[in-house]
Amino acid sequence: MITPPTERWHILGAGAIGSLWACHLSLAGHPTALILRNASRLRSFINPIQLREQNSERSIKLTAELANNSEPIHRLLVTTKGYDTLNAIDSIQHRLSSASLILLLQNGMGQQQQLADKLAEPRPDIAIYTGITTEGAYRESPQTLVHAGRGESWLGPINAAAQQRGAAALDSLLQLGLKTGYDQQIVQRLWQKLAINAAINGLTAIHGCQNGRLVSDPSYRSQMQRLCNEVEQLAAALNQPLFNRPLIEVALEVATATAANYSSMLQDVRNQRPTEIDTINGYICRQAEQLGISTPHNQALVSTLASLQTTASEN
Ligand code: KPL
Repeated sequence: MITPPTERWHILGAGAIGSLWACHLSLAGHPTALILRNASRLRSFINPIQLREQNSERSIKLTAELANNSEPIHRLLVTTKGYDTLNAIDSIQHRLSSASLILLLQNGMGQQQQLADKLAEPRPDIAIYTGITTEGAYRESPQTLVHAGRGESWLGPINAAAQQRGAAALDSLLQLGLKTGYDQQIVQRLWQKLAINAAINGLTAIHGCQNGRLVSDPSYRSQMQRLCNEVEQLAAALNQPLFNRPLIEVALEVATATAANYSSMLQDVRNQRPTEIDTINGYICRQAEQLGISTPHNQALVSTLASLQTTASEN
């Protein structure tokens, strides 16, 4: 039997999604290290992590290291919040070389292009990929990771170096057993996820409700409809296809399927963490402004979220 080659991965962003991929890479025999920016967090990786999935519970020893280490990074998966991408890359930039590839697996848009622009001049040879995931995972305790919902992930290239290296460079991820595909047209998938998150996340965060309430409450539903109209108007102006049916239908379907979920943005608000509003509805507003399209409902949502966060940080 031929043993497949092992590939070393580094992961920036040790939240639930980063840890989930770290566990699966380790289980597949790929040496994997989570990169931490803070020495005090290293201690929480001394003990193995319990990965609880549908029919199994496994104990996995994850390796963690500090960003300021000097070991070269060849394959980097970034699962930080979108707004933290450039800072996160700055912390390890000294470890990148022309052999490196970077894969961003995050919510929101804007950060992918910002990273491509930032590296275009000094490092055009670094392959940059991006992707979306609907895997559902959360930490039940510091030592227990629950893979609550089996979703799917899509990965694809965002610069010329990644187009050239293609799917083969991501083979180790594509063959992990998590449902993962490669799509050259990844931007359309990013837009689809952005549009769904723009319709659901901010509203649930300001109303403090589960996703299902957006479907059952007529007033929340019309707010969602108005957000969807603006997103669709922008997408049409950009010639960016979304779905082959109205966005509101898809968003209502997702909110129904995840009715009992507290969206990631509501969780951020409740835990007094910065939210992703700026890379979701904020991105929609900035793009629209450049085209002279007005997006008052998305704008109002961004402002309400901003004031919620200011209040939280003052308390
Ligand atoms: O992606 C999500 C999120 O919470 O970030 C949805 C689809 C809204 C599920 O909660």
